Amino acid sequence: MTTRQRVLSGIQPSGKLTLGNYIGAMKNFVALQHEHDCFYMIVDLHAITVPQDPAALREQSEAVAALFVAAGLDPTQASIFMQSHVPAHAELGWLLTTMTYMGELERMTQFKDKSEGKEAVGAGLFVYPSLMAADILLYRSHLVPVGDDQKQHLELTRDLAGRFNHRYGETLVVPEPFIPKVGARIMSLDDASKKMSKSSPNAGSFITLLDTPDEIRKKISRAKTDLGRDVLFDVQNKPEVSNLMTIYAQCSGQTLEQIQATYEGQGYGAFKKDLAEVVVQALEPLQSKYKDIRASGEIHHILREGAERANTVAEVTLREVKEAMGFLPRGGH
Ligand code: AQP
Repeated sequence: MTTRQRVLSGIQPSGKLTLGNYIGAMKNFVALQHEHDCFYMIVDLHAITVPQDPAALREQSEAVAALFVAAGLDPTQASIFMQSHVPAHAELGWLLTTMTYMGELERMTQFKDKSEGKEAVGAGLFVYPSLMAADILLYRSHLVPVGDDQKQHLELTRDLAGRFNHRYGETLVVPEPFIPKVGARIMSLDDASKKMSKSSPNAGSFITLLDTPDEIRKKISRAKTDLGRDVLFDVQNKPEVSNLMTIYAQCSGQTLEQIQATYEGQGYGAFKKDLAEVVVQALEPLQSKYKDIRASGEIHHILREGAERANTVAEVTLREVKEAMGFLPRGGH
């Protein structure tokens, strides 16, 4: 029997969710929900660290919440909520920002990637990791299911929890990352040196969970492949094909060895054609459930209930953190 632990994770409504978000994070959200006490949020406060169109932000937020449910999250098991519906996130975010060193934030690769070449970079993008630490620490989470790209942010969260406990006494739980063994970093279809990202300007570089079968077929047929024609898993020498094989494995449940054996001597053409059908079939049930959930309007009720449960837990931690730091309690003597 596994011990019941607290689990927290989130996804930004900064675009349409991709296969990378699904394979790297959401699959584990679903896998953990029955054995643990899970909180999954749509991190809208993080999304605005880069400019967002208000109408698009509203639509994407609702879409991500509906995709959580369509992917298999059960709102009676896991609390699903909007980050901005729990004010404690912003407040603890500020408290932790005051304890985060500039040097720590300057080392973050996500900040470097997202600010590169931009003239005006918002301060929110810089302090994003302190807010993410607050998200996790508010729930005294033990496990954080994330893709590989979030490892560095999670390390900082662990450091901040340790720093807080050292300065103010044992208050926060130091969390552990929960990263999939295969598929922790799905790469772009046009460049296997970059991760697949929902906010990429090139829509051909990612597959969204709501792409139509024809869009999926077109994107996979145009996906970059390596020199040669053998379908071999070799990340060093065949990064593009290895990435496509990982997607195949994750969408079909087959092992990389099985896939390699199936396509021996067949070349990339047959492999890519089948891969497109594997992805289409894997997404079909999710897409049909998504349509039903959006049409039912039940998402607002799910988010309200989720936020109530989240607020109850988050407010206790915030109160204890503030007391430990020396803030005068409201109405205190
Ligand atoms: N390519 C990926 N492979 C595996 N996991 C991934 N994740 C993101 N991309 C991949 C995981 O998905 C979760 C949600 O990520 P996020 O929305 O908080 O932000 P992100 O990591 O920056 O994801 P994107 O898609 O690249 O968003 P944008 O383009 O807005 O920055 C995380 O657990 C992440 O690891």
